[in-house]
Amino acid sequence: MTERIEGHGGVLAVSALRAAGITEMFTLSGGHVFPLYDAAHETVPGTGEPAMRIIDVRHEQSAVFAAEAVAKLQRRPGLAVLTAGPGVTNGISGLTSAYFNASPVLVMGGRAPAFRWGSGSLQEMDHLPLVAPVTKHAATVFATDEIPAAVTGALTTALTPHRGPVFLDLPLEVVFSVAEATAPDAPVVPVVEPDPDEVSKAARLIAAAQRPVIIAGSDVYAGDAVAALREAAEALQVPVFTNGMGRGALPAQHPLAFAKARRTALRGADLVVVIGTPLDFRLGFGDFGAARVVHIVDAPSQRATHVQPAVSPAGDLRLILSALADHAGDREDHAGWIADLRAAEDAAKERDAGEMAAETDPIRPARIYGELRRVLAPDAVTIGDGGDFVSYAGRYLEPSVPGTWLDPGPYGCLGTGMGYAMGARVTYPDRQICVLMGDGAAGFSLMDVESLVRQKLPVVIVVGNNGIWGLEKHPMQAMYGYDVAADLQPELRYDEVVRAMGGAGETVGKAADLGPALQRAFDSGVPYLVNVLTDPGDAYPRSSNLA
Ligand SMILES: Cc1ncc(C[n+]2csc(CCOP(=O)(O)OP(=O)(O)O)c2C)c(N)n1
Ligand SMILES: [Mg+2]
Repeated sequence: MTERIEGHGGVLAVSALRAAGITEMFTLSGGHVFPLYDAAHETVPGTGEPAMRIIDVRHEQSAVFAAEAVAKLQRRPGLAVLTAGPGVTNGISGLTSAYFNASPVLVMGGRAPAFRWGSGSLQEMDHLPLVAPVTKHAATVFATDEIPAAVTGALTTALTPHRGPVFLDLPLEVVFSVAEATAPDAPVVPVVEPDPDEVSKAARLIAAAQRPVIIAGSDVYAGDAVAALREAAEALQVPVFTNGMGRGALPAQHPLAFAKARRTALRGADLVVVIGTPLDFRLGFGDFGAARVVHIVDAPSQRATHVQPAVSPAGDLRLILSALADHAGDREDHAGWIADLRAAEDAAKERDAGEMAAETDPIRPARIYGELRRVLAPDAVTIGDGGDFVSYAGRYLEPSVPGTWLDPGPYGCLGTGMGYAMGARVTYPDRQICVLMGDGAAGFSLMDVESLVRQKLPVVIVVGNNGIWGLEKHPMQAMYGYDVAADLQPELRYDEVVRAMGGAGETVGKAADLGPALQRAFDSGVPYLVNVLTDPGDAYPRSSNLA
């Protein structure tokens, strides 16, 4: 006999959320969603624990970004609960980031009462047309007893590759009413079998290539295919570059792990194998000159339509990569190619090492990363939120453990910092969590340090304080010979802002003081901001400067 449960809409929703392994809700209060809090707050019989941990924020964007960090890091759904109207609209940049990043986030919204819709209730608006373009599924649940099935269904959609966010809103009388429903089960996620002919064609192309390269992205981590990637690369002897959550998939010391020789690799390659990431602006839109392209994606919807790869297997990445690893035929010897790339990589590393040690006044960002590398543990989670300062982070930090690097992804939304930090701290109570933040980016979410302090969620925030929107000011100067709307207050004391909210921090202006300051930050056990005054004249060297 199927088990029945009874309760108000919040109880029914939380029981479905718990069945899916969700243990926390990120939120900012609003009366429309009180029943969800009431259910989360209720003690689970026999455990003495509340049904769900409630973590609250000062701006809804942080709730959604925190839920996204949980989803990205833990490969399970993250939950944000937002009140009707402005609560939901404040969460839309977070939802959109999750959509671009294929993160399985569920946003549950409050909603004005359905029974008097059109009469002008407080915050009465239909959220669905706003969120539909940036979610895989968006719906209103109109009957209390349909809530568990709606939640489980939405989560199944979110978790099915190609993953992504989903949205449900609950009219006021629906979430406050009591009903009976079938007890929900965990979502069952279908496995998409790839076409074996396409997979073997990909394997043959790689084996026959003289100078193949792999570029592996976020879906490799999201699809739990990191081990299979390594096996495939080792079996076929292909150098591996990574982006997004793919970073760290191979430890930096692995003979096939490369980061800095990317330009040399893409110029010289005769085959580029892109796995689990789109052929977008980060990869020259999939145009690699004369090289042929194999694009391996986790769902048919992810095949590129703007370029024609030689083959594009679609399906479960673990299955596809394991099949590549099992390729039995002959293969070309790639040893010379790998050695060439290793030489380019080593030369670039040497250049970087010099920059990371440079004793300049004012401090250049490279030096900050040089010092940070000394104090970061291998499993530290590093989070980038900013412009040039974060581009440098991508260049100088080399994650060596999979799932430890959080960048905003191709949507490039500033303001992820405190939300991502919160989600990372909740995921890993004992690891180092370090946010690398531009001073401009700090303006979007720094008030959420208050949420971190109050809820005892310590993180270290390193601000690269150049007093400008650097990634905009330098290109504007280059383009027009002048700039507007690109200046910030120089040498602003962001550390004092954090101290005022109950955290700690300090300002650093000399390179020699960086190391001890970072050490103090990680030892402090409270949210701690190291405000580093950096050189406003330093611009990240890039070929295209539009962001
Ligand atoms: C929400 C949002 N607004 C604006 C932008 C455009 N943008 C990209 S980088 C950047 C400058 C960031 O400045 P800062 O955080 O100080 O880092 P810096 O480049 O100075 O190191 C801006 C404004 C964006 N990506 N996202
Ligand atoms: Mg700046």
